[in-house]
Amino acid sequence: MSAATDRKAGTSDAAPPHMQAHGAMITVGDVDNERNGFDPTSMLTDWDLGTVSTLPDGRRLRTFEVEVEDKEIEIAPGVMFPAWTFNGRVPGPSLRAMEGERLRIILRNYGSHPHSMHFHGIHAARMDGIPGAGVINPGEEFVYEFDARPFGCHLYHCHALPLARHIHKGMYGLFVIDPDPELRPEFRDVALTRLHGSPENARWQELAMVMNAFDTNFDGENEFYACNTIAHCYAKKPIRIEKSRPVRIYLANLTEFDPINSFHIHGNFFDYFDQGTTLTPTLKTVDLIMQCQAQRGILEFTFGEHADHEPGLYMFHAHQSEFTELGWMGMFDVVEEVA
Ligand SMILES: [Cu+2]
Repeated sequence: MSAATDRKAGTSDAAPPHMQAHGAMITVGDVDNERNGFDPTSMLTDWDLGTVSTLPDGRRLRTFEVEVEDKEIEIAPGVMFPAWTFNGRVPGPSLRAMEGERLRIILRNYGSHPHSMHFHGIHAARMDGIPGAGVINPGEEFVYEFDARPFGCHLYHCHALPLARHIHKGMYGLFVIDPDPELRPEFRDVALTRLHGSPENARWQELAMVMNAFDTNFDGENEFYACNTIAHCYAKKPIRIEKSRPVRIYLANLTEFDPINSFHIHGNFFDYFDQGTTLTPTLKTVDLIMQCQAQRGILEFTFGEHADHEPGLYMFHAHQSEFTELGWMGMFDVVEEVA
């Protein structure tokens, strides 16, 4: 047997499992999702649609209830972080509504500090969630009310001071407003695909992702980075994607202390809708976008259109290598069909 054959056989036998391709540069062990009370895999799709009723004038009213709670959460195996949470989770619930609805958000503060919900959207000054307009003390309640507009991929966060502290403690979440297809006949078909609950929307594989990070030793710099809080969660448990169906990611950056974050996909390109407020892409055919804090947008791609896309694991991550190695890296598990 020649040396060449030997090496070849040896390489084949010792072929590393997929995760060792980047070495063992991920966290060791597992986070206790049950103790945390939230699971990053469920968070991808567990939209909070609130409760819907009809106002006297016939308009639709959508009501959300949100509670603030101090809570220790495990952000990497064995690493606890003293978070301030909306509804016991970080990120907070992914609120979703339709353009034109009246929205009512009831906030109750069971935490130990004053807090608020500041929505990125169109609303009155007194509904802004800043000091003097909707920041509430422990034990208090506030009701924010405004119309759902403009449609897009937005966010909310606490706007109590100091702002950096309240944001980095975990007080933020997605706030998605679906377009009303009847209001924009020229783009009706596209708008229908964005409308949660429509048959056109059901074809899409939609994912809610918030890029965040944690300063575990309170030195004003982050020790852990993630998509949806838990370092390397989607590297250990890849996100299953059906090859024949399109994917839409609602992505927001709530990283504190670092000026930007980014999203990069392997083996594919996507269309990007900055802030989600348009129905035609603001960037076409890119494989990397950057977001400053509170910037957000919609990514659309499919693995089904390209002959080279065999089923398998396709990586996605921040393209700041430091962030990648400190937790912000995951995998799409592209399959022919989800069983
Ligand atoms: Cu706060």
